Amino acid sequence: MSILNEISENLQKGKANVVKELVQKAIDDGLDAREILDHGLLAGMDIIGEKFKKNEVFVPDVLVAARAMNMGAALIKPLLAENGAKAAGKVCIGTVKGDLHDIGKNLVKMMMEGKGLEVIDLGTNVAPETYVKTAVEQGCQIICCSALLTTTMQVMADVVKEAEKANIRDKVKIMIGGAPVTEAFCRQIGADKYTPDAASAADAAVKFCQEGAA
Ligand code: B1M
Repeated sequence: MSILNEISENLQKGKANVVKELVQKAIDDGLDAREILDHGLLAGMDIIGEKFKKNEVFVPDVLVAARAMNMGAALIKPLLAENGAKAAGKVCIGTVKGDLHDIGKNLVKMMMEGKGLEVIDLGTNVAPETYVKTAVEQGCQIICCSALLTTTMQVMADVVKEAEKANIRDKVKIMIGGAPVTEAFCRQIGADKYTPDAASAADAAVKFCQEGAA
């Protein structure tokens, strides 16, 4: 079995320490960080997701897999940081109110930090007021919202409205993402940018900051 398959298999079993060791071994063997992330960690998480959908595994299984995912991802975080010129910019990020999924949000944060952006992590279950208050008080150029539930993605519309209410809509960009979110939904709620994955989110954030979002 390849080391990437081993990472995926052990992640599915929630064996966090084994996943950590295997990820370290993969790094030491010279495997590319993106390959470890995409074909090891995320591949395992995808399988767990499918099984969860079919009721073949349950919340505790998913939680231990998520823990293993986060531990493995922490090891490759420094390697995802790109060499060369770093972008300047400040961003706040969080998973929207009512939603506790944070793996995707953490990846987006990781990629953005890798591009040199300063990222304020508001965690999960973040109220629209909190995003806006943070953006104002900390001078963020971008508010980033993640949602994994079809029910909670609606909160993103409230973030846009809250930003309008606070008169910061011309100063702060709003970026959205997460599995159920789409480009059409982004247009519908008047957010500035939808991206399907963490890497493209980081690229878009850098572009906004370079264009002078603030
Ligand atoms: Co949840 N869950 N979950 N869950 N869970 C999903 C999302 C679900 C699709 C599973 C399913 O039924 N197939 C389903 C949602 C259905 C729906 O709304 N349509 C679901 C459900 C129903 C629930 C509960 C309601 C279950 C219950 O209690 N009955 C409950 C809700 C709790 C709550 O939030 N209030 C719940 C709970 C949980 C756990 C706590 C057990 C755990 C979360 C642990 C954690 O995050 N720390 C969990 C997990 C892990 C999942 C699945 C299996 C995996 C999600 C994940 O982390 N994927 C998921 C099934 C699936 O997606 N296949 C599922 C990996 C992650 C890297 O992907 O977050 O999409 P993702 O991020 C991607 C992109 O979307 C993008 O970048 C990342 C990749 O590069 N991205 C952005 C994300 N945010 C972005 C922001 C951006 C740009 C891109 O810009 C700002």
